[in-house]
Amino acid sequence: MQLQTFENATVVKQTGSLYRLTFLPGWEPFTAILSGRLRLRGSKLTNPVTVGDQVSGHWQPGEYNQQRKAVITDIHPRKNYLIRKAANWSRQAHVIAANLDWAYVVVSATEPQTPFQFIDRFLVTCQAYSVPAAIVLNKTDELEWAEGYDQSAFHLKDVYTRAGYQILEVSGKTGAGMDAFAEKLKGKISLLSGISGVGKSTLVNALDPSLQLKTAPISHAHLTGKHTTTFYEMHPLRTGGFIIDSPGIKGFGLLDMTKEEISHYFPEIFALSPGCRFNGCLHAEEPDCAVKEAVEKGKISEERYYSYLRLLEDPEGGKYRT
Ligand SMILES: Nc1nc2c(ncn2[C@@H]2O[C@H](COP(=O)(O)OP(=O)(O)OP(=O)(O)O)[C@@H](O)[C@H]2O)c(=O)[nH]1
Ligand SMILES: [Mg+2]
Ligand SMILES: [Zn+2]
Repeated sequence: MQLQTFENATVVKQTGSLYRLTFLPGWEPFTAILSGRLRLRGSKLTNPVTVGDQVSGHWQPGEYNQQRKAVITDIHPRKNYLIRKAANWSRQAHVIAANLDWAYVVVSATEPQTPFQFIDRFLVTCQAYSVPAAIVLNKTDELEWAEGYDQSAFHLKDVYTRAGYQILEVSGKTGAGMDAFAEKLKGKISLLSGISGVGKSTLVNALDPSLQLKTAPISHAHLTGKHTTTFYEMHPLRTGGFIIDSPGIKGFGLLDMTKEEISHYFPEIFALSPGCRFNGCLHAEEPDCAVKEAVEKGKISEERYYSYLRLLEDPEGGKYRT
């Protein structure tokens, strides 16, 4: 029997073994499963196919919830992707998303606070896998009354501006800064990532209220999020573009990175390394190191340098508490 095939479908959601696909820029998602061959590829990966992947396959004969089911047989070569170690104890890797135009790490101006090291691990991964990245500072509406946070938000802006990253200041609650954000998302496929409770889904709802994504208040006892979003899912935005909302990430272990590579993925550190005395200087114990001098002079922030040293020691670690 001749199977009817399809090409260039984009994965917009994965829930266990079921996938949702659509033919972008159209938006009529349909259900698909993986062919046996692709499932076997998954031994080192928790998910051989990820949101954002371009896939081809064929239609399965028969009915599935009144709809024909598709079978994914091939993944098209990826423009880029983001990957992390699935968990501290696991040997598997998790492909977060593929074919991204932008990745945004969302942080809260108040609670929950994202450790600098989490942000840096995310940014290093984006550098390593060629995904342009920026920081979204959400909940800025709380700054005026939340004592003490103004200083820490200011500090965060200072650290990442010095490192050369763009910081978008927004409020999913009041809509402040959201027009500029929507403008950046237009015509692009973008990922929102970050720890639970920083407001990723709230931001997507602010961009397009018709999506009505589930959100939940953070726990007042622990000031942490409740892991409300449980799947990676792409959504079409009425203002243009597609956004991938994601579950709060608990830890961000880097994958297969040599110490020397890590130093390449801190742009402001890499830029100064030609000034070091030793070729291949790791900017740790070496004498006459241009990077350490820049840290002493305040040109490179101590936070970024500290994150860098911690990454050299333990690239795969980095588990976040909650
Ligand atoms: N004041 C204020 N609260 C916000 C803002 N954005 C989100 N929140 C609140 O923060 C809490 C968490 O928001 P969510 O959108 O569920 O957070 P999330 O990042 O999607 O969390 P997970 O799905 O668990 O990863 C909710 O109570 C939101 O109302 C904001 O800009 N200002
Ligand atoms: Mg969410
Ligand atoms: Zn050096």
